[in-house]
Amino acid sequence: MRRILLLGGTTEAGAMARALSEAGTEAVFSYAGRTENPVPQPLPTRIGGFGGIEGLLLFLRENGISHVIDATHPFAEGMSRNAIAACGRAGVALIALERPAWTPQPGDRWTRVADYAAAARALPGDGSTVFLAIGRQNLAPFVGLNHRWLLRFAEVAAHPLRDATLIASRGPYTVAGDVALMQRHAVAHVVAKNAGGRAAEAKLAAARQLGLPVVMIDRPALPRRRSVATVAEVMAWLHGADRGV
Ligand code: 3Y8
Ligand code: NAP
Repeated sequence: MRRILLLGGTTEAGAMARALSEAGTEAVFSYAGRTENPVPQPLPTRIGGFGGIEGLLLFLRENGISHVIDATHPFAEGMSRNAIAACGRAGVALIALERPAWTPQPGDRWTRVADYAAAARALPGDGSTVFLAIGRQNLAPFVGLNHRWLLRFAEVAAHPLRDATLIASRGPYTVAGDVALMQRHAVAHVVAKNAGGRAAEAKLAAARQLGLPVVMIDRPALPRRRSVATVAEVMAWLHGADRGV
């Protein structure tokens, strides 16, 4: 009997939830509870952390979970590491639904960096306006730099930066919308996380159109795990897993 835990928080997780719901599969959707009113899902939904690896292990056992689908954002490193550890110890099947990383297109002016601190060091400190489109959890490295900031969070929230304009918008975003936003604020640089997917790539196309440099933060490295890029591949895996292959 399959009982699935779907670790969500991305557009693809929403598509995965719809496929599982339509297939009548026994599944529960999980949000971390980072936002006040997350997009509702067509599956029974739990909200909040599990309590580390031990808490997730307990959840798997108490709920008879047979399969975990990790459809979290590629920068949700802690959740993905915990899922690998807990599923390994519990002998529960795990698959990641992971969209491919963005790659530079002709006309792009990317500087790839390994992390947030390197992204801060890559900025010129010339008083220009930077579109810091990386959310609100990792802004510390940018405090004190000589820039004006354009911030975009999922929801209005406090942040440590002075001289900043905050846009609260859940996405998905459009190229025209991001071009207008960057022109309105005279943006000179864009900082982005390599989220992949379609919902947040508008800012990259907008930067390309405006000829703006982009500081692109690479994804954190994760331990090896089974990973596919489409909902169909996850459904095939679930079906195949039934035959014990
Ligand atoms: C709580 C669920 C959907 C899913 C929408 C996707 C697209 C918009 C791209 C920019 C980049 C950013 C941010 C972003 C994207 C989608 C997707 C995606 C980036 C929601 C959501 C939750 C979150 C958490 C939130 C973080 C923040 C990051 C904003 C819902 C809307 C910047 C990541 O404490 C916090 O405020 C944390 C906020 C983690 C990163 C950060 O560090 O601030 N996402 N985003 C999920 C949960 O509780 O489990 O509220 O409905 C989901 C989405 N975020 O169904 O339409 O599929 O990736 N989200 C980044 O990529 O840099 C915006 O502005 O261009
Ligand atoms: P994270 O740093 O990887 O995880 C920190 C802790 O948050 C985890 O150890 C876990 O707490 C809890 N957690 C994370 N995702 C969870 C989920 N789906 N269900 C239940 N608990 C979860 O997480 P994050 O980067 O802050 O991301 C949080 C959520 O936002 C995820 O759903 C992710 O998909 C979504 N999101 C993140 C980003 C991003 O840029 N990071 C972008 C878009 C969407 P316990 O240890 O207590 O279990």
